[in-house]
Amino acid sequence: MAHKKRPAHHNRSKKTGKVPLAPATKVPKTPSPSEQADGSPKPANPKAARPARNGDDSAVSSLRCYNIPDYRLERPEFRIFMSGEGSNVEYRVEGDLSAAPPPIRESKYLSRERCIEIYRWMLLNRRMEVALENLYKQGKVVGGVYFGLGQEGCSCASAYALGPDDWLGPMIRNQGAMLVRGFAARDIMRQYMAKGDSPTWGRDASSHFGDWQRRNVCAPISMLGELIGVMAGVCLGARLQGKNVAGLTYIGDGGQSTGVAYESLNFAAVQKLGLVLIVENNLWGYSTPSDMQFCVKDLAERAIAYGIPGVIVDGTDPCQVYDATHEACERARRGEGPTLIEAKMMRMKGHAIHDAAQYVPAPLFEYWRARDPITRFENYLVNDKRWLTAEGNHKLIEDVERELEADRDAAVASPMPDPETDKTHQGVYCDPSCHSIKPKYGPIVAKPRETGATGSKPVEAAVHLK
Ligand SMILES: Cc1ncc(C[n+]2csc(CCOP(=O)(O)OP(=O)(O)O)c2C)c(N)n1
Ligand SMILES: [Mg+2]
Repeated sequence: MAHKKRPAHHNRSKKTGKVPLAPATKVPKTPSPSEQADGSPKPANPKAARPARNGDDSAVSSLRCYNIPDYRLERPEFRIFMSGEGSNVEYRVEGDLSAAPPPIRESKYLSRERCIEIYRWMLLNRRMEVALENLYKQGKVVGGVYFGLGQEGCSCASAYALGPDDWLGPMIRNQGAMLVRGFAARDIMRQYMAKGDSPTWGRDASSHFGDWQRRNVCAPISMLGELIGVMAGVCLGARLQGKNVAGLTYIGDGGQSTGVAYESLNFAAVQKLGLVLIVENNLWGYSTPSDMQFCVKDLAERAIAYGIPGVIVDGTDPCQVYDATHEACERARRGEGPTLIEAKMMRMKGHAIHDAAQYVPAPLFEYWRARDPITRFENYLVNDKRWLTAEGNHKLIEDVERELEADRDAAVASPMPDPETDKTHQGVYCDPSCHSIKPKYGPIVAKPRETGATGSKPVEAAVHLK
């Protein structure tokens, strides 16, 4: 089988098995025999002088190495290949899929209570999506339904790392993040059923809603990659009001290939904005496997090109996701700029409810089913840490189910929108009386930053604009 070669910069400690979480920094190079301790060339010794292989060793002595911390406790080695032609095209997976699933990695930050809270959100996320699937089959959902099955740990634990002043920009699979940020399951179900009391009063039938007033949530944007620039703008807006906030958003392995994704990330990097970009590498973009989407081994490596930290986590491990997001948010709040986190996992259903995902090789589903984030986190809490008793766990699951059923019933009972309001397009377009957006954190303090690229630019920009 063809393995991708592991880059030399994976630097797990042999002793602890742990990888320090550090930015994608330049690693100081051990001086070569031709250098002094400060890196400058040693005075020439004519006797020892030997021609370099290509006649010039300056390229070798200026080699730079970068670090991409990798939190994972296992690094699966398999690839997806396409075979056949025309209508007989099929994918096959090659590699070792026999390994036992890894344990959950102990969090550096999460307490028992907070782990249990995240677990509860993950359960609610999954049960709500099961309820949505059933509502769809009953013909109550208007439009499609998108699932984050297998990705609940990533959605919930990342949003859980946000502080009250931070912002969330969820995408279609991040319904768990919406729950954590304060939307009730009934809001999301009403939205899917286009009910009159849904967050968009029945004007949109899937996930295009946010809350800029109370929950600091930017609505998803369907054009993949566009939300990244908007979230960078949110961070810039807060900065102009004297506050550095974290702006967490997500992009898939497919969506990250768009130009705007990296244009926006570069803007955030140059401006040192607190963007936290989670690349949800779930191995598929519609029916295209990520092995046919890009050639780098790890998407986190792309951070190097933008001069920002890149981190890899197991997206099915909520502790890893939380720790990496927490550290990225702290960095954002210190005004140190964006972080790219690649969360590796698997989309365990089709693109949306209409897609049976028959193109996905069955062994791949089996492999990732054994890495189910909820089952593994449950096992961690109940059996490894003994933070939850079997009865406590049972009660928690029952509570979630009860809450969910009440929410589903309320959402089903909600009225459809009043057709009269639709005739006048109320609530469709924004008008001057609709709302005015006021500074949230304080008056605008648009003074130029002291360091970095924006330091001397305002004057220049003013000249250009004349
Ligand atoms: C700019 C743009 N191109 C294409 C699409 C159509 N589209 C919607 S979802 C999708 C696949 C996205 O895959 P990925 O980014 O991996 O996210 P996932 O669905 O796996 O979460 C595509 C191509 C789009 N919405 N926007
Ligand atoms: Mg994908």
